[in-house]
Amino acid sequence: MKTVRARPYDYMKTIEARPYAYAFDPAHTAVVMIDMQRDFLEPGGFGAMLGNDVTPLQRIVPACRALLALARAQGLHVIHTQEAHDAQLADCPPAKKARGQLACGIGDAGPLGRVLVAGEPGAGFVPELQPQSGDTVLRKPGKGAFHATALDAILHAQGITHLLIAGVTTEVCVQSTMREANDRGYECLLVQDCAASYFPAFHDAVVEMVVAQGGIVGWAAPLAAVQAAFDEAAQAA
Ligand code: C5J
Repeated sequence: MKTVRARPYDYMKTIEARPYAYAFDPAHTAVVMIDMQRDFLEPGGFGAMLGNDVTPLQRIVPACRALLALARAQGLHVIHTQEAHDAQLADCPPAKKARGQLACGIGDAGPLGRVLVAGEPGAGFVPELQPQSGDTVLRKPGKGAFHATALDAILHAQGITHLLIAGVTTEVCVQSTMREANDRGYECLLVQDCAASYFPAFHDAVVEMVVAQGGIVGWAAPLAAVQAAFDEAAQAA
């Protein structure tokens, strides 16, 4: 007998993931796109000024765009985080500003405006990944997205229990956020080809760290596996 479904999303979906299948209900799931900002992805930005090659980060933009399109098409919540400080740097600890001993560091005027300052060109999202109406944009002063932000309250208010996490950089803001979320009880999946590091070996290591020990931080899967979960759902509907 065919089951009559009131809404397709009353049912759990599964993503083929490591270390084992990730079950989620899209109505309680958000995509969290971490810090896809010009300051990290473009020459002249903060990442480049730290001496990094930005091209590994630029390479994931098409996949991130596809993930956002999928999320919006399927009605998932979309959250963009933005690492940026207020103009007075009141939310930037002196230790953070001093780190790296940069001639042009956080708050200083650089090729993309004042580095990592909200409202400056460099703090903005890359053109391909601009937030759309209905998305949530969350400014954060730290690496982890839960530190000194309302993220936990926002997720509770929206009934979100599951997070599909993407963005940059894998071993800094992505991993920090995933660990913070995991400790708060969220079920997190790293969309591994929608995340990148200036150091590809660090990216690979984080994927292994996440899934080791039975998924001690969560799950990892490629975008194709996330897409397949919805394709299967469409086929079964
Ligand atoms: C860094 C980030 N790497 N978004 N920020 O400073 O990972």
